Amino acid sequence: MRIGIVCYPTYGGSGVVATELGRHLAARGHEVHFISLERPFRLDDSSGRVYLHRIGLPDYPVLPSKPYGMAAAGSIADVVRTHKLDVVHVHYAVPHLAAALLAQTLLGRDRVPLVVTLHGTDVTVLGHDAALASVMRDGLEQVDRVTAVSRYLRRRTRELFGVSRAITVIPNFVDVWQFRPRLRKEKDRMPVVIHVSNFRPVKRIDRVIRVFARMVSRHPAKLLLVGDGPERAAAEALVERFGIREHVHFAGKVPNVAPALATGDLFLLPSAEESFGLAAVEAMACGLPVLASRVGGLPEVVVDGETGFLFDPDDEQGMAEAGEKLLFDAERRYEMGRAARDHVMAHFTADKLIPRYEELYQSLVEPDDVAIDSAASYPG
Ligand code: GMT
Repeated sequence: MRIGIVCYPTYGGSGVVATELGRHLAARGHEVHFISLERPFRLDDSSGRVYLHRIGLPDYPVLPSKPYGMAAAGSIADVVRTHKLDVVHVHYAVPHLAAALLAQTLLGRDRVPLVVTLHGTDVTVLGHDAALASVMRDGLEQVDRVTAVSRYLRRRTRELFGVSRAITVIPNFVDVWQFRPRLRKEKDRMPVVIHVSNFRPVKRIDRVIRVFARMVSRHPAKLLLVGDGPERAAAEALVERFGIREHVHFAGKVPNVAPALATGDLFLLPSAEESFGLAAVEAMACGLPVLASRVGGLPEVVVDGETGFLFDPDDEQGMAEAGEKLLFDAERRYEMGRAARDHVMAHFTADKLIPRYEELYQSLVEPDDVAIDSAASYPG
């Protein structure tokens, strides 16, 4: 198939999932056309079947902001026509849902099936803003297929917009060859606690630091913070305030987080909201137990007491105590890490989940050939 993928290129889960999906689809023989502002940051392709079409953004002083949605619509329509795409798959609904629907109008009889994947904040934060809600509600009814990355997000979408149509849950996935535990010298090694995110307020970096500060007061450890974003300066100030500067390393944005994760022993994700938690799955694939908030889709990812522990978001003490115990008990940490890796292998591999998207596209391109099991389940 010739598949168009529309996504943000930046450091964020939706862009990562879209990029990995496109890369794997190309490796499986499809022709994949990315339509994005820039080259998606994790995109590397060895198949020769991946194409990048940049969305050009006009800038004019009269405009309050650059017309991204309209430019994206134009690019989608152009690429569909020029490259005779079979299907367009947009990731993150704001504003890609509206842009894709406008592209369909522009294409008229040349329109192609349209798939929308909801990732989280496009629904839970932006989507129900009064200015956008009606576009979300009516737009989601008009596209050919809607997918969500967790059952939680499907439920929230229905609650917020009163959408009754089928929404297929396809959880996020990782490349388990890239994200894997590595052999390392354990003797006399100080344990490393890791957090990876885009440092937005929803990730609660302040909690990561407070939880770690409690842990390190009881057991020697290092904290590795990977990523960057609006909360970085506040996070650095908090580290200074707790006097734990020599224990904390800010790695900033790194092109490949897998090697960093593989140096770690424990992963913290105390987010205020998380529709899935791709970062947790990447850590689990590397054999790290995850301590996370019991919010959103995280209970569908982390098996409480088996692959990590879940806490009420405000329960910093509980999280710190569980973290301390795991720092003291290398054997338990190792067991949980192994269970985490096994869980990912059983439920969140690219090999298991890419075919779900392929079937979905196929059902639209050749509708009679495939019956989609929209009730297909996964654990949680
Ligand atoms: O979480 C972010 O800040 C990034 C955001 C995105 O759209 O890039 O992530 C959302 O999509 C990811 C991929 O599906 C999910 O793993 C994240 O849980 C989700 N973030 C939130 O719901 C806050």
